[in-house]
Formats: sequence, structure tokens, C-alpha cells
Amino acid sequence: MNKKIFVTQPSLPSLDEFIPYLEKIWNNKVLTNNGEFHKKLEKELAEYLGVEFLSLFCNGTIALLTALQTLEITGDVITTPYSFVATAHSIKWNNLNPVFVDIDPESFCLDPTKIEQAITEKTTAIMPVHVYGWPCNCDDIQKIADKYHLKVIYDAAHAFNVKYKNETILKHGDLSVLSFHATKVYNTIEGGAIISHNIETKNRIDKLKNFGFAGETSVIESGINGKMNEIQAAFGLMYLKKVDSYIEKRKHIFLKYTELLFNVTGVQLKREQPDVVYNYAYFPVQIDKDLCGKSRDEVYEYLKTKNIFCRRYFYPLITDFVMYKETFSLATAKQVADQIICLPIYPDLNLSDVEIICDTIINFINVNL
Ligand code: T4K
Repeated sequence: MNKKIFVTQPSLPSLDEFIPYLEKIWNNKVLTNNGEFHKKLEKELAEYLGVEFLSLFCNGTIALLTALQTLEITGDVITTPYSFVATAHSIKWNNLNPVFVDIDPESFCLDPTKIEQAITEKTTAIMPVHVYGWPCNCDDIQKIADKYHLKVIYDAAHAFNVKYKNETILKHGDLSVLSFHATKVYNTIEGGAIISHNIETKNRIDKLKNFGFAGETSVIESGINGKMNEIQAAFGLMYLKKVDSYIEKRKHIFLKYTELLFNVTGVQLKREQPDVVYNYAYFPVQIDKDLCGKSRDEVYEYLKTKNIFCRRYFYPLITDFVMYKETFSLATAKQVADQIICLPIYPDLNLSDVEIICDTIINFINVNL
């Protein structure tokens, strides 16, 4: 590959399209604190995603922190070790204790059959992750939550506009949290949102993200500054107009990879689940050394020498970082983390580049077979 190819890259519409938004901001001189674009984006995004109550945030991590504050979670929170570290950090920053439970070998999301063994009198919530935008088994998770009176906060950072049985997966749980980081399917440069299910909860979230202010001189909560600014919101409005076409382009890339890697021994692809409308956020594959003779790390390093910069999302497991510890067996998560590699996928990636990436992998693992 002559040029460098990264795991992802944001699509940027022509700069001319952004200038009118900036001119408006320059004229209004409102840069943040629930300005015109912020209000418009909250409304348009809620409509687009098919949800009733959406609160914008400066990023997904602060949104996760605030989601836990909103529901006044205490004690232990059951979560997955197979995620970006922000999931567990948000629990720890609330002085709560993350309890890690293994993942399901098909979806790579929290395994509902393993949750009950981890529940104690200290457990108050579950924080599953729709990892890569693949839906968790929300029905089974909710049954357990109902049985033990637990709250459920979905880390839906990857799950922008993912649908299951024609409905948004953001309707599940007590709250869902999205990330709009530059590396995501939909981005506001940095950004995020909490999806809630009634106006009282949205009002509480909106206070918590604005220092706890309930009026000019009244602070009723120890809130934080989680506000999205007007330039982020304007960018988000512009991006929202394009996102359907971006997801469509991602789909073509996803299908091309699937076609080219489908039958390659030792390269295991994810099977699409029935009734799910994906956003094609990531293209993870598992490299099985026993079958292809090359380890994931060998493939990863080799691709780098060819200017193809993949990512090992999510290796190491969160429980391998010093501040966290493993209590239950995480055998499936460990195996997946050791084999996973996310191949480049983004709207502007050429299909001819996808062919080169696949050829490079196939040629490398076929050597010495
Ligand atoms: N929960 C989950 C499950 C998450 O995955 C995340 C974030 C969060 C919560 C927290 O949400 P935020 O607070 O971030 O909103 C990236 C992202 O920084 C992070 O948002 C994301 N998950 C995570 C999975 O991936 P890195 O360290 O891999 O990013 P970076 O900068 O190495 O970017 C990857 C590649 O993308 C680069 O090699 C080049 C390309 N890139 C990146 C940026 C930022 C661009 O082309 N342009 C850019 O502006 O973490």
C-alpha cells in the first residue's frame, strides 16, 4: 500500500458546507450553554434515532459518568471486560466497584447466563456494552434486572442507529449512552448523548451536566460540566445529513470483506444476527493460529509493515489493567481478546483498498502453510 490506511477515518463534507454554520455562530456570539444549534441537534437526533428523550454531552465518557449519577447507583456494577476502558473507568470514577463477567462467544457482549453468579447484596446495576454495535441480549438481561431490582445502563457507544426487530436498541434498559467521537459512525468531533425514557429523567440529566443548576442562583445537585458546545452541535447537524450515505458505504465495505475473507481458513468472521440492522461500525475478525499458522499479533505487525494500521479492539482486556481485577472466569473474553483484529472500515475507504488488505492477509497466512 503506497498510502497509510488506518482502522478508521472520519468523513468530512466539503468545508464550504460548514462555513454557513460557523458564520451563524460568529454572528450570534453564542458558543456554548444550550445555544441554537444544541437545541436543534437534540431535537433532530432524537427524531432520527427514534427516541423520545436525548441529552447531548461533550463526550461519551462524561455521559457514562453522568448516567450512573442520574440513577444514584451505589456499590457493585456488573459489566464486561471486553470494551474500551472508558466503560469501567466511568464506574470507578463514581466510586463504584466494577464486577467483570464473561462475554457471549457469538455476540461478544456480556453473557446473560453468567450474570446471576456475580450478583450479591451490593449489586445495584448492570452496565452491558453493545460491542461493535452488535446488540446485547437485552431481553435476558432485563429479566435478570427485574428479578434482582437492578438498573441497566447500556454503553451504546458503538450502537448509533442500530435496530433490532425494526426498533432502536436504545429503547432498552434505564438509560443508554452514545459516543459521537471522531472515530465513530456518527460524530460531532467529540461528543455523546444519554437516551432516557421520561421527561423527569431527562431534566435531571440536563441539570447534572450543567453543574446541577436549577435556575440562575440555585444549584440542587453536585453536577459536572458535560455540555456540548455550539461548534460540535453545528458539526453534528451537518454530519446528520450525510450519515445515511456513510452507513451505506460502510455496508459495501463490510460486504466486500465478507466476500473476500469468507472462506479463508483461520480467519473467522462475525455472523450477522437475524433481525438486526447494523451500522457497520467495525470489521473485527479472529485469527486462529492453530488453523492458519499465524498469530493475531503476527498478522497485525505484518500489516503495519504494509502501511495498514489495524487495531486490536479490545486487547488487552480491561481486567488486565492495573486498576482492575478479575473475580470470575473470563475465558471467552480472553480468547477473543487474543485473537481479535479490527480491519479498516470507513466510508471513504476504496473497495480496491479492501481487496489489497484482504490479499495481504491471505498471502501472509498462506506462506509456509
Ligand atoms: N464506551 C465504549 C465502548 C467506547 O468504545 C468508547 C470510546 C467510550 C465508551 C468513550 O466514548 P468517548 O468518551 O471517546 O466519546 C478510540 C476513541 O478515542 C474512542 O472514542 C473509542 N471508544 C475507542 C474504541 O477508539 P483510539 O485510542 O483507538 O483512537 P485513535 O486516536 O488512535 O484513533 C484510531 C484511528 O482513527 C487513528 O489511527 C487514525 C484515525 N483517526 C482518529 C482521530 C481521532 C482519524 O483519522 N481522525 C481523528 O480525528 O480510541
